[in-house]
Amino acid sequence: MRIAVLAVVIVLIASAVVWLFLRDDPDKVGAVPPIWPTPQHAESSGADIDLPDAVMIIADPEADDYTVQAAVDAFREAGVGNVSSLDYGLDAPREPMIVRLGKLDGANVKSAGVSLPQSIPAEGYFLSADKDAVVIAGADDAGTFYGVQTLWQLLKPDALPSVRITDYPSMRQRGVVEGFYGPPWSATEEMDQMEFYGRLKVNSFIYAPKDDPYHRDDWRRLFDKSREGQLTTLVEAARDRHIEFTYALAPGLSICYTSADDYDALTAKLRSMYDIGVRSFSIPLDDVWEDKWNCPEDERRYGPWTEEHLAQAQVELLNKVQGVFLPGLQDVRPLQTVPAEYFDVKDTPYKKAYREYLDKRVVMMWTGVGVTPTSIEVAEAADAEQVWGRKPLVWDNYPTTDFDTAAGRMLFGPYAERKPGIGAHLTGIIANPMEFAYASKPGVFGVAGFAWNDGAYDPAKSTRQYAEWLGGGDEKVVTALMAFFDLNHLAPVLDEPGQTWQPQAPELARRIASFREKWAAGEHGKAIDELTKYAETLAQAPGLIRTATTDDGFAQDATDWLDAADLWAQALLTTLKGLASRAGGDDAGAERWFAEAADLTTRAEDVVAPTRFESKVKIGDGVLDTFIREAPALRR
Ligand code: LTM
Repeated sequence: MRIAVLAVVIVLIASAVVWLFLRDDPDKVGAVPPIWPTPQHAESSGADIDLPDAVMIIADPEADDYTVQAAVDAFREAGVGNVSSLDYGLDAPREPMIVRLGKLDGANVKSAGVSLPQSIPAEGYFLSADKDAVVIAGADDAGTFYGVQTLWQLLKPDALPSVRITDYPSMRQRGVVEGFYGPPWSATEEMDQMEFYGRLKVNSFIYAPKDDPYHRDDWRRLFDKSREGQLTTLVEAARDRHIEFTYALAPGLSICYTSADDYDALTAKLRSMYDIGVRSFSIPLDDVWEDKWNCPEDERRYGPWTEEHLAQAQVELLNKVQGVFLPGLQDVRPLQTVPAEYFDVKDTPYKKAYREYLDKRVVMMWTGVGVTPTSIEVAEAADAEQVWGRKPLVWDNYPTTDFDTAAGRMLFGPYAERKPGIGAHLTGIIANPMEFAYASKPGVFGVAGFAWNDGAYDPAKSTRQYAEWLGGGDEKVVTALMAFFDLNHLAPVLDEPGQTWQPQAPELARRIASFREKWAAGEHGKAIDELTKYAETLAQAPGLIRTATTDDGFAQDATDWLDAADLWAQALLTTLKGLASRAGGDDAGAERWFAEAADLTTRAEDVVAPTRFESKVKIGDGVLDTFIREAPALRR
C-alpha cells in the first residue's frame, strides 16, 4: 500500500516538473505555434505527430477541388511522399494517416470519432490533429478552405503539432480594393495577390483602379478581348480561394443620371462582367465633386446642382441597379457604392438623402474620419452606422501612397490605430494599397489579421510575422527586413504636410537616443559600438532583401528604397567612424569622415522613385538624416 502511495506521489511530482518545464515555451510540446491571422480559440492537445510516408485525405464528395488539392499540396510541401485523396463513401485503403475534410455537419467528419463543436459561425472551421485523427470541418466551403490554410501553416517538415482549433472571422468582409490613383497592377501582380489573399483568409477583392480608363474616364467602353480574358482568369482564381471579386464601375465624372442610354451602357458593362463570372458589383461615386451636372436633363429633373440634388440622382441610379438590374441576374451579392461624402460622419442633406432613400441592401463604403484617418474609434464607427443608416464597409486608405504627402514613401509601419470593437458597427474592412503590389503585402497582412480577429490583433507582432514569412524563417533576413521596415515606418496624412499617424523609424530613434545618452555620459566607446552594430545590420539589409526573401517582387518594388537604404547605412557607418576619431582626439580625421558622410548623404537624398510623383525617396527622414547632420557637432 505504502509503495502504491509513493508511486502516485512520484508520478504527481514528475508531472508537475514536466508541466513547469513545458509551459510558455513554444518550442516544447504543449504550445500552439503562431498562426496568422490569430485564431479565436486554439489549444495544444499533445506532442507533435511525426508525419508518416503516406497520407490519405478523405473529403466530402461536394468539397471543392481547389481546397482538397491545397490540403494535398500542404502535406507534400511538408515532406510526405505519398499523399492521395478520395471521396468519402468510397473504400479507403488504410494509410498510416487519414485526414477527414468537409462540412461540420457532414457524415465524413463525424465518422472520425472526434468530439466536434455543435456549430461554428460562417466561414469558420474546426481543426483537430492528434495521433489518431486529423479533421478539418468547415461551417461552409470557405471555412473548410480556411481550415486547410491553417493546416498549411501548422505543418512543419515531417511533423504536425497536435492541436484543437475553433476559428471564425470577427468581420464579414476582409480584403483589398485596388482603388488607388497611379498605374494599376499588372495581370501577373493581380494573380499573385489572389494567392496571397487565400493564405490570409481574405474574402474580398474590389477591382477599382482609378487610372484604368475602363473604370472611370472611359467607363462606357467594354473591355477588349485580351483584358477580358485576363479578368476571367482572375475571377476564377478569386472564386477558387473563396474571394468575392467585386467589379467596380465609376461613371460619376461624366454620367447623365437621367439618360436611358447611360443606364444601358452601365448595365451592359456590368452584364459583360457577370458573363465572365463576376457576382458582386460596385458603383463608386467618390471624387466626383464638380459642382455641376453633366447634362441639362439632370438639371431639369433634379433642379440646380446642389449636394442634396446630386445625392438624389445618385440614389435613384443605385436603387435602379439594385432593384431592377441585379434581380435579373442569378446568385449576385448586394450592390456596393462609395458615396461622394465618404470621409466624415457629419450629417448633411447629402447623407440624409442616402440614409432615407437608398435601398437598404446597398453596402456603402466609408474611409473613417479623414481620407487617411489617424485612427478609427468605436464611437466614430457607431456614428457612421447612424449617419448612413446601415453598417458601412471601411475603405481604409492604408498603405496607399497615391497622395502628395506620401510622395517618395513606402509604408511599412504596421496596420494600427483601428480600435478593437469597431467591427460591431461595420460590415468589414477593405485596404487600399500602394501601386506596388508586392510591397503592399506587409500592410495587407495587418489588415487581414485585424479584420479576422480584432481582439487578438497586435500591430508589432503582425509586422514580425510577415517578416518571418517573407524572410523564409531565416533570422538574418528577418532582422534585415525589420530594420528596413523601421526606416519606412512613417504614415503620413493626406493634405497635412508634417502630420503623421505612425512615427518614423522608432527603433532607430530609440537606438540613437541611447547613443546620445551614453555619449553625453562620456561612454563614447560603448555608444559607438552599440550603434555601429545596428548600422551594420542596416548596411547588410539591402543585399539580403535583394537576394534572400521568399518573394522576389518585394525587392523589385522596393528597389529604389533599397538603393537609398544602402547609401544611408554607409553614411551612418561613416559618421560613426568620424565620431570614433573624435572620441580618440583626432579632430582632423573626424572631419574627413564627416565630409565623406555628407557626400554619401547627398547621393542618398538624390535617389528618385518612379511613383506617380517622381519624387525623391524618403526613408528614415527626421531620424537618420538628422543624426548624420548633427553628429559633427558632438564634442568629446
Ligand atoms: O478614398 C477614397 C474613397 N477615394 C480616393 C482613393 O481612390 C485614393 O486612393 C485615396 C488616397 O489618395 N483618396 C481618395 O479619396
